[in-house]
Amino acid sequence: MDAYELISRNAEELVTEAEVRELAEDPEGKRAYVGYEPSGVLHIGHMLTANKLIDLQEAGFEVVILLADVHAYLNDKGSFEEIRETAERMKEQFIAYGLDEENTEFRFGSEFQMDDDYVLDLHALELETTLNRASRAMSEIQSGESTKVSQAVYPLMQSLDIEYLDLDLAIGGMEQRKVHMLARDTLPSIGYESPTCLHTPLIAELSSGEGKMSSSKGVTISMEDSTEDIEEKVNGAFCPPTRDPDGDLENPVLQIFEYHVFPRFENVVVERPDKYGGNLEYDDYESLEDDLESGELHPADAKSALATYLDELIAPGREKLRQAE
Ligand code: NAL
Repeated sequence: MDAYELISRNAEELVTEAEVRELAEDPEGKRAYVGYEPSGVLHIGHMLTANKLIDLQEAGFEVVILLADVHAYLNDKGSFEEIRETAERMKEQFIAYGLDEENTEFRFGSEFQMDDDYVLDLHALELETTLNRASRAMSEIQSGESTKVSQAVYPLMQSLDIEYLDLDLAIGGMEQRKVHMLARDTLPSIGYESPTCLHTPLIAELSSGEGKMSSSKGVTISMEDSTEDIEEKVNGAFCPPTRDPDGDLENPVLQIFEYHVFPRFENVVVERPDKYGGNLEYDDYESLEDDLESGELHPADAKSALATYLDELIAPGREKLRQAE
């Protein structure tokens, strides 16, 4: 796989493809970042962007993870002290999950977000941005019903961070795209460059396949889950073997195979007793999807294999959480 393929695989959107292709020509030493509101426990959404960071490290990028403590505070996620504490735990879980420790820089937002230059630049961005635009950018990020002033400042700080952390590529789930578009449009008006962005897909809610999986509602998978929890959740997952009338395959089990399992394992073995045809082995996602659609692979067997692989991915982070208790 060449650098561009590795960088762009499983991405939902590149902004823009031409810019990403240019970065891929010489990825050595380029800096990519992702930011997270610290939550203490890694869940499957964090793991999805983390998979992309692992791809980028393999391609030669340096990776910066911003533990966005001030952002979490602005988004009403608790006291500043609590947030700082959970950020420390999160750091360890990222490394346990498989990021290369030597090549991952962890930063706290509060390290630089109170500096004079930063605050003045922030006010300059405030002057360039309507309240309406700022609150639209937050529609898929904000907690609570109405946008507080703090939440309108949030996307402007996220934009500015891209500049202050000296980054070449911004990574985020699709829920971050409106913030990134705001950054692309407004940073040039205060003299900075438009950032290049890569967005990862969102996974459907596990039990219904409807809406997007999130840590705040519905069934999700986190590093706190025991092997039994994972088996139970995956067994109860929505897993239709055929496409809906629009031709879409809204199937969280398949999505997790595609975005979590195949990027991390060379090949996937679905164990089956001989009387049901014996084991199946796949070296790419598409052949697994085809077999589920044709009926060769039964959803129950797919789920049982998925639970085993997910458990393997989560086990090292779960161990870190236990040690921290
Ligand atoms: C991500 C978040 C907050 C600030 C950032 C600054 C720079 C780069 C990425 C950042 C958190 C993200 C979330 N908005 O919803 O978790």
